Amino acid sequence: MLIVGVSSLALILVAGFLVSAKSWAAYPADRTAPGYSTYTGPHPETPAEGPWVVRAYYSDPGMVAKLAERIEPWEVNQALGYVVLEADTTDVLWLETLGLKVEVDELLSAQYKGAFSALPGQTSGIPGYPCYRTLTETYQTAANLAADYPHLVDVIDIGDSWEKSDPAPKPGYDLLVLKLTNAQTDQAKPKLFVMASMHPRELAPAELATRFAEYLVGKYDLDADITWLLDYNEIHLLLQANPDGRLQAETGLSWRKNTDNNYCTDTEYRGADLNRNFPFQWGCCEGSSSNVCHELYHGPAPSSEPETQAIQNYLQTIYPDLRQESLDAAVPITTTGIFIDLHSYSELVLWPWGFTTSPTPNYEALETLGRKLAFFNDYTPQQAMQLYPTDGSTIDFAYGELGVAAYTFELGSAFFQDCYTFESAIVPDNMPALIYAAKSTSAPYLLPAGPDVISITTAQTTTIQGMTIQITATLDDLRYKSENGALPEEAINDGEYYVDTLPGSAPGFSIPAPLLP
Ligand code: 0X9
Ligand code: ZN
Repeated sequence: MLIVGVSSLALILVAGFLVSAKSWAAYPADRTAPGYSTYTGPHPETPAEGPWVVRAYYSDPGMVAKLAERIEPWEVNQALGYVVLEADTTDVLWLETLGLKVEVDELLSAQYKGAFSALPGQTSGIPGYPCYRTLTETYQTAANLAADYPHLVDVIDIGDSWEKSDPAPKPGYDLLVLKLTNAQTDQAKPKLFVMASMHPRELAPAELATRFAEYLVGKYDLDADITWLLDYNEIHLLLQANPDGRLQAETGLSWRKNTDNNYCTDTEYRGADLNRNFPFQWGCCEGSSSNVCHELYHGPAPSSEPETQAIQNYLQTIYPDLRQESLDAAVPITTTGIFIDLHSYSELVLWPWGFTTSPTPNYEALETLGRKLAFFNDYTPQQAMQLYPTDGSTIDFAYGELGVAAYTFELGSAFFQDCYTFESAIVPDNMPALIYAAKSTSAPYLLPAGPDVISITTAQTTTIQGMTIQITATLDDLRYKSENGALPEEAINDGEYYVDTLPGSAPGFSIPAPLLP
């Protein structure tokens, strides 16, 4: 008996590519939003005060990269022409000398000052944010999934957090990856790796990754697409990429880095920014800081942090290195595997490079999948560097070092995202994007260039070998986000479908051109 189910990516065709033109959104911004007031605080003849969360309005987009060298932008609102960031009086004066107009966001300033407190009757989740499992609860979920679905879930200890690896008297944590796949099918499988909340104050990513794990195992054997996904692919999920820092963030602290006490010792500014600590182009390009107390501190050396080492080693274990050293060296379009780093916020889908405005040698293919992912969450798709420069980031490492198709998602509209938005927008918008990524994992540089298959139906739900069944499907070439550009429009002139196997592997079935509209 055969369960009839066909991946929406099972029909492939060869397509050309186009590098799309990008432009910055228009200025001026809307200055009338509630909760904002023009900055009236003291100026730094007096000692630095604050910090506050402010909006800094720019007219020259080039200003964003310049200010990102000094202050880590929380949000770059390209449409309205402002950056949200944390600034003290010294920073505010500096921003003003650059010609930016600064307004304090009083609501956000208040929110990021206070400790979290539980809602009335709240018994689980982060205090005040019951939709987000705590660190302990996330680890418990991982253990429960492994116990409940032993044939589908493996928990892999990929290394220690800084507090665990340091002789200091703190327990620290193991970094745990959930490996999801049907353990009974043991052929080589394409791998999707998703990591979350490396910046611990970004509350939503870890929960989204955990929900993704629950969704996949819960639908196995019930949903043909998901069954196919776990039979023929591996999904690797690092649910909490920075557990030491997360423990701090769960109290309400706006914690971004790891907690390494060798830097900015014994302060709330200690630690290294893990998304600046990866070895590819580490510290190269004013996309990070060498100031130990800075939010963008890149560490004293590439991969100095145990969390970076654990993630790097694991990626090097699951993905072969298919990219030559030259920055111009493309990987073959048949390369398998996808890497996704879940962050928040700003509603973006970003691809490499982050350290330079130059395109990667696989730019068109990375853009194609990026735009297709952004179709689902309706986020802005762009090369990471268009936001502001980062060096030593995860996606530049995953693609630059190994050749893996790599993306950062910036989820939602706040670090401490409210649960209503998480449940009603972030989960429903991003779950299909993650599933699309999973379906593309066997050929991320190739499959998304073809049309997507929608409304696939068959009258039979079960059948026996030798029986003829009819499958009806619609092919759609327009399921991508066209903001700031577009993908090439092409005639659909050939197609193939595959049942119960990966696209491209035998047996496949060709649909001759005359049968296609
Ligand atoms: O700065 C970061 O590490 C990411 N943003 S966050 O607010 N989550 O910290 C953005 C990384 C994307 N890369 C580039 N902008 N180059
Ligand atoms: Zn982040």
